Amino acid sequence: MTEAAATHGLLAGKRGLIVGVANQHSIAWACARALAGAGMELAFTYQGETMRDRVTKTTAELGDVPLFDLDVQSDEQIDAVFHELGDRWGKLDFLLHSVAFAPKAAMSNPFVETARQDFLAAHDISAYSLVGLSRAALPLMSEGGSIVTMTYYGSEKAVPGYNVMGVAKAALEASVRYLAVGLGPSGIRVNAISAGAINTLAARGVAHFRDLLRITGDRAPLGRTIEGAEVGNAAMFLASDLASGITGEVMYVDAGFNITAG
Ligand code: 0WD
Repeated sequence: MTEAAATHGLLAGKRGLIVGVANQHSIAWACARALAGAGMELAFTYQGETMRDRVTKTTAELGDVPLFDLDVQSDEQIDAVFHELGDRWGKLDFLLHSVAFAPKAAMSNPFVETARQDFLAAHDISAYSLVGLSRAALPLMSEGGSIVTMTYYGSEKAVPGYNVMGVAKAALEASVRYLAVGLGPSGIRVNAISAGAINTLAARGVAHFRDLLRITGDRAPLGRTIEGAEVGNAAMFLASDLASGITGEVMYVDAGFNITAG
């Protein structure tokens, strides 16, 4: 049986919002392809007018999908997106949060030099946004739902160059646990995928990223780095009823890198 045949219809009748597609290399796009392949109907956001064309082109293979302008630092825009989604769909089953940002200086200077405003911006965009988006999604998930975010191993170990982003990812993972507790009674599951290093736009902001990719490939039990599609498959599982007993977890999709000693 082919992979497509195996997952066909797994997510039929479900609807999901994907936040964090920048281009065809984005992890969010790999997730979207897996989710759509399993039958989920999708809507996307893009970050500002300059990104609109790129996201439109990237998502074109899925047809004429709903696209919403969203900067996650704006409460008004978050409200507007979910209001419009409510008008259009009435309900939402799935939310993918695949967004992170830290100012360049905070990713290249020694961590001790991190400026207050850069620390706050990284936490606002990369961690708080999950809380704000989950709150806005809540009324649309009246029949329950699944929320998935993307994190990285730099949350638990000091990975050279990851700096303030590692601190923000630690906050993100803790937010997953508190959201899972708060939203569990509403039948909403909240989980993170800790993805291995993948060469994307955001990854290029990490100093010495190519070295990180090489080291990851050498040290991981599977002897390689991972593909976006493998993260997509994990997102598909967490979105599906197959994961009905799983919430508040950080699931590693990293070829086993995190279990090895450096
Ligand atoms: O190795 C990697 N690439 C890993 C990425 C390993 C493990 C985790 N991750 C995480 C990232 O930290 C992030 O949370 O996966 C998530 C997605 O990252 P990505 O797919 O690697 O990167 P990218 O394709 O650049 O998508 C992230 C996007 C932004 O792209 P750019 O590069 O233009 O900043 O997040 C979006 C934006 O489209 N984004 C925002 N969206 C709305 N409002 C904002 C914002 N304020 N800031 C960034």
